[in-house]
Amino acid sequence: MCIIKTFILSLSSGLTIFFANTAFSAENMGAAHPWGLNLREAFSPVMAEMVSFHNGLIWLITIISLFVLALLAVIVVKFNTKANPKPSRTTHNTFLEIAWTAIPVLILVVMAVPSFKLLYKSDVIPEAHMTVKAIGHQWYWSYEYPDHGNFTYDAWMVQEKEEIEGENRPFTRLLTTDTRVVVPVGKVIKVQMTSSDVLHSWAVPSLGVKKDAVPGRLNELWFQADREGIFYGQCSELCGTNHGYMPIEVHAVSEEEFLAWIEEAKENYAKVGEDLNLAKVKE
Ligand SMILES: [Cu+2]
Repeated sequence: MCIIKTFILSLSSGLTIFFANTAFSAENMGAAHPWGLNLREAFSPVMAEMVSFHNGLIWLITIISLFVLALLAVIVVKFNTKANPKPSRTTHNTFLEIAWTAIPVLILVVMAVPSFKLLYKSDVIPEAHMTVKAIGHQWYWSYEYPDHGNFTYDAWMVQEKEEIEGENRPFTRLLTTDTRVVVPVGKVIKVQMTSSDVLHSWAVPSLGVKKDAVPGRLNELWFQADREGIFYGQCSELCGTNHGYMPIEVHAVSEEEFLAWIEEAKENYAKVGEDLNLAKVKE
């Protein structure tokens, strides 16, 4: 079993490295890859904890399943009509009944403690370095950077590789967007999300974040990218025909690169609330 898993994992990572762009190797891409198994690779402390909690639960589930399977096997072999023609009429056994009530309760309590700890960790936002606002639209995201000049821009899915030609980033089908969300690596980023029309959901699996964007409400989450790289996400709330075509592309870069991008973005993008006067732009 273990050999098969190792074989498939090495095959899949081999394929990813083969197909990946040279500048962005598989190690710094928060994307699903061909033949990939298990959860997306963790890029944030919360996701890393989610992965280890998940792995722990897998062991627990496996042990419980094997135990139940063993009990069933014993019953099938030992108590079938042939082996046991005269069944016992015993009912009730106080010790057994207490045990099979108390043990599952204890198992649930053991599972609940780390689960709640993790839930609070992802829910309570530590002091944030900066805020990004994501607004869901049918069918694209728009972003605002209130702490860095309050500029805003839209992010649409890129359909063809040629559209991002010349840019130093890979084209990932259905996941690449024309503009990116750029954040500094290692810093706590608060993301607020809302929607201009229907329910959407801002989700980036490798950062361990997912929260609904609700019209008229402001939800928020946080993440801290622990490595530089690209993390992809998708709208995760059925929001209409093009629900599957409003991806999210987050880049975690060094502080210098981030500040350079901010300067560029301030030049290129409009300010929130500013009336875009085309005649003025032409001048
Ligand atoms: Cu959506």
